[in-house]
Amino acid sequence: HEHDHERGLAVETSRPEVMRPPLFQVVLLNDDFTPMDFVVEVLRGFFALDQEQAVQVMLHVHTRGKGVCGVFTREVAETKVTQVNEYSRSHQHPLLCTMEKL
Ligand code: TYC
Repeated sequence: HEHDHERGLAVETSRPEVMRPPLFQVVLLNDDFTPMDFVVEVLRGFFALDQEQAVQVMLHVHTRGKGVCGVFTREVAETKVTQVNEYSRSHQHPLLCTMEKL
């Protein structure tokens, strides 16, 4: 620090404003066919929810039509959506995952 000072560099003297990135909700949609257990496994596997949280979110989606799995920056949200939809299709389930800007 003292060497920085000798070279004329002011260090740790300001707190520049930083921009926060836009956030996106990743949303799961209800359907009549995907098994409840599969949805719970998706919520545990892709969104790191524990069993209780996963069952709560799954039942919310089942009764209300849609529900939030998590909130992420754009690239993370896009990756989750793609991975969940590819995983569901690979298991022949119609489960749909989308994202919404907060
Ligand atoms: N409605 C489905 C059923 O009765 C369960 C389900 C829950 C499906 C959540 C999709 O995102 C979903 N088997």
